[in-house]
Amino acid sequence: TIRPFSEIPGLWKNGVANLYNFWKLDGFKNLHRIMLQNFNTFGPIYREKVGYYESVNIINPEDAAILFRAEGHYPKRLKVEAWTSYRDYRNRKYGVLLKNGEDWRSNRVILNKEVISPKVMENFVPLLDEVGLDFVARIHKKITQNGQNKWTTDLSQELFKYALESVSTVLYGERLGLMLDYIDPEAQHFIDCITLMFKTTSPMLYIPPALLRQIGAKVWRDHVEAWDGIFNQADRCIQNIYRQLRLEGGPPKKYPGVLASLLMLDKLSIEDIKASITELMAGGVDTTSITLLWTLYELARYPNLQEELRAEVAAARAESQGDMLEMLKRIPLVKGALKETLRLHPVAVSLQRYTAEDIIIQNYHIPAGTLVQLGLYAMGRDPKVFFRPEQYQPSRWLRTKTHYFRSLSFGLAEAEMQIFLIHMLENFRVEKQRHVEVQSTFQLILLPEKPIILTLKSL
Ligand code: 2DC
Repeated sequence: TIRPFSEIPGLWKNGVANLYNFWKLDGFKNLHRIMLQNFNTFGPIYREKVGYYESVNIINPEDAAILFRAEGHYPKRLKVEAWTSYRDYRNRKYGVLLKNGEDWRSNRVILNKEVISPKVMENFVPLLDEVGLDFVARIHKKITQNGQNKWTTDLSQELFKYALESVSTVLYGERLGLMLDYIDPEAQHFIDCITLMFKTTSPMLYIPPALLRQIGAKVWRDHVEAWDGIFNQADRCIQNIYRQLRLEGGPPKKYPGVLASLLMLDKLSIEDIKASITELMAGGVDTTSITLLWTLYELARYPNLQEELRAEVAAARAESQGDMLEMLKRIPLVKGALKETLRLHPVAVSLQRYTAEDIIIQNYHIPAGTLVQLGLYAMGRDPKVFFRPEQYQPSRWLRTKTHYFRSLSFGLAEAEMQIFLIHMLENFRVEKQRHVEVQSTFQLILLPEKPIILTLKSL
């Protein structure tokens, strides 16, 4: 017998009381831990309501499969109201991240060709390789300046710059110059705005931004300021390319970047292009850099594994005579390492869909239109899903065929991260202080709760 929706366990009857408890547990920072605990208390499915945010949460891969099968022609994702409110407030268009329905689909199809097709990946790789080389050159310089053949530091700022430089070179076909000592203060401001934008989003998941705007709340004002900074920088980059394109005329000699390709293709309106390019640029900084930081942290914890990866990279380099595109086909363990990082330290705590039709999960009836979340963080640490989940073991991915979720920028992000690791492994040994363990904190995306201090030694 199928049990009704109302019998799903969990705390969903009093959103306001739950919000109060959530706040007492410092839930804004601990969302991932609270989810994990809820699965322990309630089992593989629970229902919850915090503030005005209501969802059903699941943890099993088989249940996720049911959910994604029921998503229909236009997957309906959670609308982050803080983000749409800002766009509405400033009269800006939604990009693919925020669009829905047919508008989303048509934009996405065109962007797919320019952002994730294998053909364009070939264009991206040499650009990303160049940034990777500049990054290691910069670290070598820091080590030399230091005079001790090593450099101990919190790499996050360097990684933010690496990620922004990488995404910009691909989007604009031009370098921003962030691997230099003096960097454009506007670019630094952009980086700071992204962090602030994420941080100010999370409370607005639970308290409607329209309300916060009405009462002139600080978090709303900070959020607007953050997005303003993001859009201003993106607008400047876009204007710059647009002007160049009009001056030059004629087809470019080399690959001109995603933006110029989209403009020349002339299938999307300029406003639509701007909106999606801005989202790609803003979405491509913290996400990849934090994943890389966690990967270096894990490699520092497992020195033998680090050597294994280094050997794989050396062999790949030899076999492909340095051709980066070929190399990327010969580094399964490096790819496994990135998957392990995302399993233990996912950027997104959960993945969510509104159901397009009625479905049955764990023998409960779930009506169409329900927000269902797959708890990625909890799933990655579940011993029923992953054998010895606490162990960082890239080789566990060698056997399994995973076809995981394809977000628009993921192909780019993957190549960027793989190329980074190749260069780092070829140049440095990464070490960490013993006995220092770092946990995650939730600021819309999951971030290290305290600085990760690593030591880089020249090989
Ligand atoms: C956060 O409960 C936890 O890819 C919430 O590059 C549910 C939720 C909704 C939307 C998710 C968000 C979580 C995590 C960060 C995500 C976001 C959608 C897109 C965004 C997953 C899981 C991210 C990081 C984008 C950001 C793009 C940028 C322009 C803002």
